[in-house]
Amino acid sequence: MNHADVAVVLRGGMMCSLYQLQVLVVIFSLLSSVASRHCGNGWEHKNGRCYKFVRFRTNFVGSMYFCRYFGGGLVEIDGYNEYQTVVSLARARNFPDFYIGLTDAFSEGNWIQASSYNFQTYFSWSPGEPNNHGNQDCVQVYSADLKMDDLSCSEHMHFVCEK
Ligand SMILES: [Ca+2]
Ligand SMILES: [Ca+2]
Repeated sequence: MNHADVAVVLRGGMMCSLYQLQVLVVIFSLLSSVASRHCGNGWEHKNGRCYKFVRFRTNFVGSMYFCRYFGGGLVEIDGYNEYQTVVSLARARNFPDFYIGLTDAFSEGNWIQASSYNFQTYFSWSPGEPNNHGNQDCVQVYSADLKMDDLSCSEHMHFVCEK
């Protein structure tokens, strides 16, 4: 093998690895574009829904506003399965206590979903909750036991959006 042959082999090897790199880049960009096409950046796709775990605090109305601003709504729990999905995502990222879209502000003890106004049929209250202590009309999920608690709608909490 002379020097020219070595140069060709080296160049061939380099081209090959560059080509492999380009293939990887294309695959990754395809994968990420599929993910973002479905949910968008900062959203997580799970069981056919998109969730966004927002890491700043605001009151209940603020959380509804920001979820709308982000292109979704404050998360509404449509049943056991969705609750398990949301709390497992929360647990996986050590998410603090957070608002969900559930309120009895319109009629004490009658819990409705905050954006759709559907009556809530699934609950996973923490022991002793809801207690409406001092008039609590909004709902958080405790990070400690991943159960629901009614709290004042003026509390500033993290929150989860859905779309
Ligand atoms: Ca209440
Ligand atoms: Ca309470």
